Amino acid sequence: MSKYEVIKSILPKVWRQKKECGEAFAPSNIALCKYWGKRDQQLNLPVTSSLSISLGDKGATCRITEHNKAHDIIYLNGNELSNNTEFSQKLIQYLDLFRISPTIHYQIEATTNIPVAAGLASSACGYASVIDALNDLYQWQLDKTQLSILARLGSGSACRSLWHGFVEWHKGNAKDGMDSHGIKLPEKWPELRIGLLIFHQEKKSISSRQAMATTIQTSTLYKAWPEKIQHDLQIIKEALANKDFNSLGATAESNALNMHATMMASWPPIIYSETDTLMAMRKIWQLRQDGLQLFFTQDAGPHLKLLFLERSLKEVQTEFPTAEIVTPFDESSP
Ligand code: 2P0
Repeated sequence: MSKYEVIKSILPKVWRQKKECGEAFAPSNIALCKYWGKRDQQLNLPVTSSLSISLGDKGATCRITEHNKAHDIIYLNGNELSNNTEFSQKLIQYLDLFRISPTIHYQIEATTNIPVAAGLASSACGYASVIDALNDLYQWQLDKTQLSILARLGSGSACRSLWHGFVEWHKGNAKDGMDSHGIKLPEKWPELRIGLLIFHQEKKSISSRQAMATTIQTSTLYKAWPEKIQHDLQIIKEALANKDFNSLGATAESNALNMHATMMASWPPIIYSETDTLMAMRKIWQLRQDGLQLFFTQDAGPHLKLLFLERSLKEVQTEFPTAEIVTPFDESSP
């Protein structure tokens, strides 16, 4: 099934522009149990389910308007981008899926308060905010499950960025992916904190899309991954229900390390970690041995995300003064 057929089955039969401008915010999300590998590259259908926490007010805002110029105009954080960049090309191809006529073009103003393409899930909040802004522009009145399916067509992890809090992406089984979308979990954990330990702002060495494909094709360890996910998902859900932070942190950390070990066993090898990453890991393990409840997770980049509870805040800030602290359950999040 093609992306067009999926979209046709979700959008209203007849629609036209209803507003001058569509606008939406979507939070970034960090997976505690990772998505790594697709069973369908076209529709971004995953091999396994995954589970994330959204980052409160850290994410992307998208404003979208129609215009009659000959091409799309894309602004990222106030700067107009060339339409030849990888970022613009991917976004334009996504917008192509929704144009009523080829003469319609868009102006997109995307603003993010997280580094772009540095393994901080900027494409997740980016595509979730774009589809939600289109929903606002055309007043489709789609529900979040439908928006989640459409966001996935832009970037897999975007389907988890339609909600705040904990979100599970059910992998689904259907060929058309209509059962593969995010589902908000009811648990709240106001004491939970995430520290963004960003070592630099450089673009990642290999896109996660390419890295996933290479891992599936060549890593001899990949066959163990679905079983690991099934196990970790269950433990994490129990940890959320029982507010068992040690279990949550240990499982999330182990899940991330397994994902990186699996990709390191690919050929050519994929290693996102840098010297700073390994030094920070060792420091975290030492602090934990000394009694601090501190864990980490790592995505497709060298940076770490620290996982801890509010009561450890002072100590974490002393040990990692550059870490940006996120309060995922901040009531003031948009
Ligand atoms: C995740 N990552 O669960 C995993 C963990 C990175 C490491 O989802 O090809 O940008 O657009 O579906 O969603 C990053 O991959 O990839 C990602 P596509 P995506 O958050």
